[in-house]
Amino acid sequence: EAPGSEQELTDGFHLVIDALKLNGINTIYNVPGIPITDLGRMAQAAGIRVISFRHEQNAGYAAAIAGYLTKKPGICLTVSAPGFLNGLTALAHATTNCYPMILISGSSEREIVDLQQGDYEEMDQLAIAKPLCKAAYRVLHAQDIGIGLARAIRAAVSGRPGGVYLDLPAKLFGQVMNADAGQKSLVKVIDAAPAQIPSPASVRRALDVLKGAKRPLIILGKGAAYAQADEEIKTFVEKSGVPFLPMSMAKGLLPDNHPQCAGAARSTVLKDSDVVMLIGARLNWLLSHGKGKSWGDAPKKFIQVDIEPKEMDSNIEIVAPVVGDIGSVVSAFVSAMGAGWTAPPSDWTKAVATKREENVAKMAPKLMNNKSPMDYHGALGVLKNVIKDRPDAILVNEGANTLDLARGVIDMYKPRKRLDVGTWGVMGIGMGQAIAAALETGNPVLAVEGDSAFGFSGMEVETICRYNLPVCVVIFNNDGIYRGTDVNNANADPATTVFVKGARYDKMMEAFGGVGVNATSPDELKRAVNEAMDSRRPTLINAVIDPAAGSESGRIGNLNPQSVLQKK
Ligand code: OXT
Ligand code: ADP
Ligand code: MG
Repeated sequence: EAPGSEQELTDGFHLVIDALKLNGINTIYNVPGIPITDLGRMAQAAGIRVISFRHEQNAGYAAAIAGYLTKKPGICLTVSAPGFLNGLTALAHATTNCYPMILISGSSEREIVDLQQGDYEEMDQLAIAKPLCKAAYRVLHAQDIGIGLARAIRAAVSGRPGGVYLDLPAKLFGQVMNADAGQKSLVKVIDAAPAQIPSPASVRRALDVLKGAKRPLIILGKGAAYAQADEEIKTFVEKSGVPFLPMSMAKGLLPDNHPQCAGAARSTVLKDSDVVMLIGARLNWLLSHGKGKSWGDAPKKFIQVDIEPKEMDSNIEIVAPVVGDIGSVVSAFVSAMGAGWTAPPSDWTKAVATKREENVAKMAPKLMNNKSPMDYHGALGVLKNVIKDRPDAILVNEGANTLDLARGVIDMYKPRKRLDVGTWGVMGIGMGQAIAAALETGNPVLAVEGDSAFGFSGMEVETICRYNLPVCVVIFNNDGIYRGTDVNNANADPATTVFVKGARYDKMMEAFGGVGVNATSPDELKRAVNEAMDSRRPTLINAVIDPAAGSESGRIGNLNPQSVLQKK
């Protein structure tokens, strides 16, 4: 038939693909199977990158971090019930962390599911997804695919970003409609995340409070990194002269070696500051809810910049709430500050600098030891220099000691280069994040993983090899969770926190054609990591760490409930 004739047809498969492409979505993270195998094939044929994982949770974590890195919703595509549930953890994680993501799952026949007659992979997925995401939609008719995807995109990226569920029943894909009408039904979303301009009064109020401070502090969170207002934030912070404390994933927004950086004086600035301005950081557990011992006794005033009005006063009183997107707010701050802004009292900025230098000097010798087996500091001293030499490389980091110590030791120099466990402290983000970071940015990735943490997504080393990605995984192998030294005296089973001693994770990478290295000293580690980062070949380095080197739960051991009957 001639193109454009009224008999020309399209179907659900093609409308989903056309709708994604129309909205600039060029990557899908998925695990194939009934009913979405052909959708993946056709998407690939249509020029979308379709990345197939070994488990949906890892595809989901990849999509979530792709959303964080790009400000476009990351797409995870799964099969029904079990595949959907495997992806759901990542969807909830995206929502918790304010990352834009869309989980698209195929689903079974509505008529059978609703009567609970036992369909293939039967589950009421929409109902189950709802409490775990920002929004959930189902499309039943091919002509609604365009609107369905438009709603999903807007819900994911506007306001506070988060996870969205889109339910596509198997029957939808085969539905046929006129091709012309199909094209007309698609929606290109205009201005999906509109600027949210702060009210001038809120800007003035915030600056008045900041101006009145004797010991001010700015806390930058991952919302500030997400906003991609890097220049505006730098201008504001530098013009203010106020010390700044980066939350974990905000490290590098301004470089960690910036003269105003208070990252190495954390306890001091939390305790002694009198005015705290939060920019894209919540007063959740990571900031002790804004109260208690870590915040000291002196009265404090909080200013908060956030796109989500409900975040204000969530834990303590916010005397100057500023609701808006961070780019707009920070620009408004800079204009309203004018030319005559005076820097904070120098006794305060000097006190912060002195504390920082003390802590840095205390750590320096630990980073230079050449012990074998390695301790955390000896190994991390090497990795610190790897990132210093390659500030564009992306650092992925999970574990307990492996996470907490790497966060402190490895300085970051550029925005959005540090990706980690986020708000939930979740293990398993490692390989998904590494894969998405490599694909979305083209930069080499260094994934620093506890041996336990790695286990949650380790099978994806095959995916890394299959797509030949520039990912170097370094496993801090201390034979277990926190430590490899626990002993069970009750029976023949190993203690609950220990793994096979002397395991060789490097062999896993070799099994799929990548480079495997067993490194027993900082020198060996250094050589292997530098080679991997320069060659861009998929590499896994098994870094042998003293099993006794770690501590229970890293830096957050205080969160473990204690039994009154049994002393540790
Ligand atoms: O100012 P002071 O003097 O206090 O000093 C601070 C800084 O100023 C200073 N500092 C520096 N000094 C010198 N130089 C530099 N450059 C510098 N920078 C900073 O250092 C100190 C400390 O600074 P920091 O770190 O900023 O401050 P602090 O006090 O630690 O900050 C508090 C927090 C809360 C903000 C921070 O600690 C934080 O962000 N923590 C995140 C913790 C987290 O999320 N942990 C992960 C979860 S733990 C646990 O749950 C695990 N599980 C269970 C599990 C999970 N999570 N998920 C799932 C799906 N299932 C189960 C498991 C299974 S961990 C885990 C596996 C662990 O085993 P692995 O083998 O993987 O790992 P290993 O432990 O290595 O064996
Ligand atoms: P961290 O873990 O680094 O402390 P959180 O995830 O707790 O950071 O906080 C991020 C905050 O940033 C959230 O409250 C979210 O609403 C906010 N946020 C995200 N994007 C923007 C944006 N573009 N403008 C303003 N606030 C934002
Ligand atoms: Mg370990």
